[in-house]
Formats: sequence, structure tokens, C-alpha cells
Amino acid sequence: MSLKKRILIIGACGQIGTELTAKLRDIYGNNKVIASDIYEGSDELMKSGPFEIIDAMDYDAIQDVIISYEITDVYLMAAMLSATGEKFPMKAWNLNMNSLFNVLNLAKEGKIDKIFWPSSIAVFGPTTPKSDTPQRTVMEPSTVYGISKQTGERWCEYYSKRYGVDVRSIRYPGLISYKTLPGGGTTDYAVDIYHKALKHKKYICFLNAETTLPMMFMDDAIRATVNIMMAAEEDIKITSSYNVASMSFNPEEITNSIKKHIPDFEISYEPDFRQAIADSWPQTIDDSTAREDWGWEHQISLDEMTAIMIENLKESY
Ligand code: AKB
Repeated sequence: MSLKKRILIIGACGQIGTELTAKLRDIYGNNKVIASDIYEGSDELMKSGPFEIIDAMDYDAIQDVIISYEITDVYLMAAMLSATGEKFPMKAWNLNMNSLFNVLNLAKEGKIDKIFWPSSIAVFGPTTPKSDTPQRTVMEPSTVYGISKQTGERWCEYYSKRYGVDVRSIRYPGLISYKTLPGGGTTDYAVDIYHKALKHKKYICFLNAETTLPMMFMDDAIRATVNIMMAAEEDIKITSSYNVASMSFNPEEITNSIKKHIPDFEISYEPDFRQAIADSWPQTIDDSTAREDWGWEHQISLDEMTAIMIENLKESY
């Protein structure tokens, strides 16, 4: 582990950023990991190490923090997700693209060594094969978020090939965690359902019963993120973004998993505009390239995740 490594996380107070900050502080030491966001985060995050207010679209603000803390690696976690992006298309495009160009250009100028940038299963669209979606396939995304992630992937590969920028990326599926709530995504139901099951024993789902989507427990997502960043540069053969997968389920299947703990839990369905987004995405993902190139392996299944979620959330209700 490099003693000189100093990490900046942009978007540290969001669903992934909060847990990623904690994990990287465990690995590299609290003072080596600078958390940043446009707003302050939880007490735990704020007190466990340095924190800076940064707007991900402000190149100068990012550069100032990079210089003053001698940052080597940047994790750019700020983004507007699929459902909110459909409400504010230009805001989503501006945030998702400008923030990426800021860090790619800082790396191109030699001010940082390495970037992590998350892509998503949203890069795929209605014409993509839905089962075992391959690493390389048809990609015609139909959401602003998906278009921004697909474009971002092309730019990451371009900066890597043209300027030698070390940028690493994975296509996250829907992420489920008990620590931080997601915001503005189409897969968010799979977190909300646990909260409502414990609180009301009832949940009204905005997707229909048969909507199968790729999902992942947050611990697996954080491990994938840390592992791809630790992999040897020669093992990263894809510099756009890697497919990663662990489980796929639909609302009926997650309900059955919850019912093993809360037998009288009931779900009903009122699909809204997010149904069309979900219907455009893959159901299952082929992640064999990530497994071969840098040894990706998932650990947590649906029933294991349900047991962990219920155990950790039950105190709050
Ligand atoms: C969303 O639903 O928008 C995100 C994603 C799949 O990237 N969770």
C-alpha cells in the first residue's frame, strides 16, 4: 500500500459515498481519506476524518482540495440517478458530465494518478439482450441518466487510450443498504420495501410484480469498488466500465424473502413512470469479464441480504 496515497471522495454523503468513505478510512487511515459533498453528511462521516464542501461541477474547488491535501486518487460518486434525471434532464446531464470532465482533465494534467467513476446498468436500453447481458452488446439507453453514463464510459476509454489516464469503472446494478437511503433511482424500491415491511407490514410498489432487475448488497458493491481500484493496472483491460453482478429478483421474489421473517407482510402494486425505465433495463448480467480480469466475486444472496437488512433495521421501528 502506497504511503503517499491520499484519497478524495466527491459525493461522499450519498448512498454509496457514505459506506465507501468508511471503508477507505478503515483501509488507508482516517486522515488519508478526504470526504466531500455539497452538503454535510452524518455525524459519523463528519467526525471520522477531513471533510470539505465541494460542488462536483466546480473545477477550481476540486483542484484546490487536490493541491492542498496532495490527493492521488479521486472517487467521483456525485450523480443524478435515473428517476430524478427524467424530471430534470439538463441538470442531470450537466452534473453527470461536467463532474466527470473535471476529474478526467485533472488526471490528464497530471494532478491526480487514478480515478474511480461509477457507471450503471442504465447504460443498456430496450434493444439490449435482457438475459445474461454481455459486457459488450447493443447499448441504446432511453434515460438521460443512461445516456450520460454511456457517454461517460466512452470518454473514460478515450482519456485512457489517448492521454494514458488511469480510470476504473464498474456498472453498478441497484444497490441495497441499511445504512444510507438511496435517492432518485428506479431500483430504490428494493431498499424502501424493508423499511415499510418493518414499519407498516405493507408496501405499495411503484414497479409491477414481474419486474426482474439486477441488484447487489452494498458490501459487495464496496468490495468491487475497492478491488478494482487495487487491481494491477495491466489487469484492467476495459477502461470504459465492467459489468458486475450478484443477484437478480423481482418485487414478488423480494416479498417472499421478507415474508420468511415477517409472515404477515403484504405488497400491492401501483406502477408509475419508473416502470418504463425498469422495463428498458436488463434482467440478468454476465459479469464473466470482471471475474476473469481482476477476480471479481460476489458474496451475498437475496436471502442473506434480507436477514442482514431486517436484523439491522428492526431497532429503528
Ligand atoms: C437507479 O436506479 O437509477 C440506480 C442505478 C441502477 O444506477 N440505482
